Amino acid sequence: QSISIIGVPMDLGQNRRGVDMGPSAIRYAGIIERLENLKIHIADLDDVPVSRPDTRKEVKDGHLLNLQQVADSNWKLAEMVDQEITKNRFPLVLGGDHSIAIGSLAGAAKHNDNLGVIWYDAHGDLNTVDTSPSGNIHGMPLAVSLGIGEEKLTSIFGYTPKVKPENIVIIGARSLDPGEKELIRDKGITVYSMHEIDRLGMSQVMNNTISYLREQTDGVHLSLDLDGLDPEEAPGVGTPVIGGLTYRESHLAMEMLAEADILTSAEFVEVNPILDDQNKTATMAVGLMGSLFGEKLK
Ligand code: DIR
Ligand code: MN
Ligand code: MN
Ligand code: MN
Repeated sequence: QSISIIGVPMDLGQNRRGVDMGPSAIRYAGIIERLENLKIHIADLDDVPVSRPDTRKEVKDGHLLNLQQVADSNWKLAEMVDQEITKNRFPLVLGGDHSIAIGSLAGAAKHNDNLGVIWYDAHGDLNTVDTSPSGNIHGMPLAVSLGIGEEKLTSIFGYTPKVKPENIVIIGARSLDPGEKELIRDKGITVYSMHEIDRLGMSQVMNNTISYLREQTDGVHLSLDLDGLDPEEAPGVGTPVIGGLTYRESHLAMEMLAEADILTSAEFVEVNPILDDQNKTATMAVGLMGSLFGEKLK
C-alpha cells in the first residue's frame, strides 16, 4: 500500500483563524512516522496553495465568503487527488476547513460511477447558498458534491454531480440546520445521528454502513471532521458541539473500516491548533489515522 499525503491549509470556508495550520499540526503530531511504522510507503506531497490569511481581503460574493479562492484551491486539490489515484496511490488529505471536501470528492469521484461517502461529522454540511445561516462554504461541501448550490462550486473539475444521495452515510450528526434536514428527507440520505449511535452502538452502525456501502458502491471516501468527536476529546475545532462521538467509538469505527478494506481515499479536517489544548486534536487525528490504516492488524 502507498499513501500520498496532501495538506490543504484552508481557512477560507469559515471565519475563525488558525484552521489553516491544521496540516502543520498533524504533521507535527507525527503522522508520517506513525504510518511508516505500519510499513506503508508514504509520500508527503506538501500543501496545495491557498492564499495567505494575513495578506488577503475578506470578500463576500453575494452570500458566500471567499467564493473564488475556495473554488481555485479546490480545483487544484481535485487535480492532485485525481493524479494520485491514477498512480494507484491512496490520497490522504489533511485540512484545513471542510470546504476542501469539494476538491477531494471531485478528484476521487472521477474514478468511480458510484463513489460512496462516509461523512463523520457533528454537522451535515448540506447547506446551499439559500439555506446557509452563515455564508460559510465549510457548511456546504456535501450539498455541492450532490450538485446542489453555487455553480462555481458544483462545476469544479468540469463535471457534476460527484456523488449520489443513496451512496452517502452521515455518522455523528447532532447539529443540522432546517434546510439540511429538508434536503436529507427529500434525498433520502442515510444519517446515523447521535440518537442512532446511542441506540444501536457504534459497532452496529459501522456494520450497517460497511455492508450497505460494500453492496452499493465501487469505492468509498471517508471525510472525517474532527468536530464529530466530543469537544472534551477534540477541543481544537472551530464549531464544537457538545454530546459527540468518543475516542473509543471513533477508534472502533476506524478499526472496522481497516478490517473491511473498503476505503479508496480519506480526509481529516477542521483541526485548529490555535483553539486546541497542547495539540491534542491533531494527536487524536494521528491516532485515528493509525487505526484507519491497520495498526490493530499489523
Ligand atoms: C453550520 C456549521 N451548519 C453552517 N457547519 C459546520 O455554517 O452551515 N460544519 N461547522 O462542519
Ligand atoms: Mn499556513
Ligand atoms: Mn464538516
Ligand atoms: Mn462539523
